[in-house]
Amino acid sequence: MAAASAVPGCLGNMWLLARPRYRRLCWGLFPPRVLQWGYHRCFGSLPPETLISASCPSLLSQLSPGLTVLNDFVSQAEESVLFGELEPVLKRKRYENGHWDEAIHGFRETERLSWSPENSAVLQRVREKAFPPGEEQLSLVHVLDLKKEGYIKAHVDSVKFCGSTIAGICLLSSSIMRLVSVNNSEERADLLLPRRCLYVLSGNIRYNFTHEILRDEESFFNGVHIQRERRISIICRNLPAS
Ligand SMILES: O=C(O)CCC(=O)C(=O)O
Repeated sequence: MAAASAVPGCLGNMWLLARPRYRRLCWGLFPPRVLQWGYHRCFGSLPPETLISASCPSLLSQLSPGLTVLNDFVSQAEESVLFGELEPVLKRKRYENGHWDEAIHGFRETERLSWSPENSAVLQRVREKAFPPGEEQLSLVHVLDLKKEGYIKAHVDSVKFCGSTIAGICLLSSSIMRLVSVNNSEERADLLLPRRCLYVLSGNIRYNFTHEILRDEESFFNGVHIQRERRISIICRNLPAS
C-alpha cells in the first residue's frame, strides 16, 4: 500500500494550521474507579485476561470490532532506532503543562513527514495493519512524548481533522488507556498497552468512547500497578471522510 497521501486542498491547509493540540476535543475528566467485574478478552498475541478489563461483559461486543492491541509489534531494536531518530528533535523542546483544551499534561510533541528508511518500514507496517488498502491517510505522523508524570485526560479526537481510525505504537513505557462511553460513563474499559505494542481504535470506539492515558498513580490493571515511565507514542491517522 502506498504510504500516506498528501493532504488535499483546503483540508490540507486546515490540517496544517491545526496543531495536534487543537485537534483534540476534550470531554472532561472521569474519576478513577475500581472496575467492578473482571471480564477479559484476548487481543493480539497475548492470552486472555491480560489486555482489557471492562466494566461489564456486554461492553466487549461493542468494543471488539474496533479495537486491536498487538503485543511486541515493535522489536527492542526497532524501538531504539525510532527513539534515536526522535530524541534529538524532542529534546530541543520543553515539556508543557496543559494548554487551552487541558487535554494533555507534561508533554511535548512533534509531527514528522520524513523518516529514516528503517523507521519508514515500521510505520508502513503500522499503516498496513491499521488501515484498509487505499484509505487516505495523513502523511504527517504525530509523535507525543509524555514525561513520567504526564498524562492525557479523556477526550475524543476532533472529527473535523481526524478520520475513523487512530493507530499508535507505544515506546519506552507500558500504560493504561481508559475508554469511557460518551453516552454512559458507567461503560468503561481499561486497556493495558504494553511497551512496544500497536493499538488501533476505530469506528464506534473512536467516536463514541473517550480515550485517555492514566497517570502513574492511577495506572492499575486488575489491581496491579503498571509503572508509568516516560512514554512516546507514534500515532498514524486517516483523513475524515469529505
Ligand atoms: O499517546 C497516545 O497513545 C494517545 C494520544 C491521544 O490521545 C491523542 O493524540 O489524541
